Amino acid sequence: MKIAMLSSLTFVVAIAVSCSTTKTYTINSKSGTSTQGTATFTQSGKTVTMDLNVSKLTPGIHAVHIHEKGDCSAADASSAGGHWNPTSHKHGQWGHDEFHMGDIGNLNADQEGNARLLFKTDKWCLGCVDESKNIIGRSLVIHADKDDFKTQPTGNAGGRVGCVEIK
Ligand SMILES: [Cu+2]
Ligand SMILES: [Zn+2]
Repeated sequence: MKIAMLSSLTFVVAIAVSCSTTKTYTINSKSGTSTQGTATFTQSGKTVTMDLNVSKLTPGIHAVHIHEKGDCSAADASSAGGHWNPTSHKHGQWGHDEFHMGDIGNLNADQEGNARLLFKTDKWCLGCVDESKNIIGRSLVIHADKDDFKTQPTGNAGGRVGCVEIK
């Protein structure tokens, strides 16, 4: 009986350990805008899923990147630094030729300024030892304009209207 209880306890603990990690952050409005929303990152096994929900954007297309520094303190979010690029690649479109590890792409805000972007990858992790994958300590930036996937090294995405410190 005791052994049965112990083994079922071990089983429960094993499930808890293999279970996913979720972190939710509030988006900070930047550059005099009133951008609002949340960014949720979930790691399940080797896959990280980002669920980005944004409101009060200007309608249309906005670039979204992970930038190298987890610092949103500057009014224009310049404190977040450039695109997170641990592999020293050119800026580009995710999954196409060369791209930065932070080159998530674009989101599309509707006429009310609301947007949602779901993004899934096994190239990131939440807090693992591999710093070429770890997004903790970086930031997520939402831009005023769209990413053209060509202009180096920024995608010509304009100012920074929202910023999230991923801690
Ligand atoms: Cu950016
Ligand atoms: Zn880039």
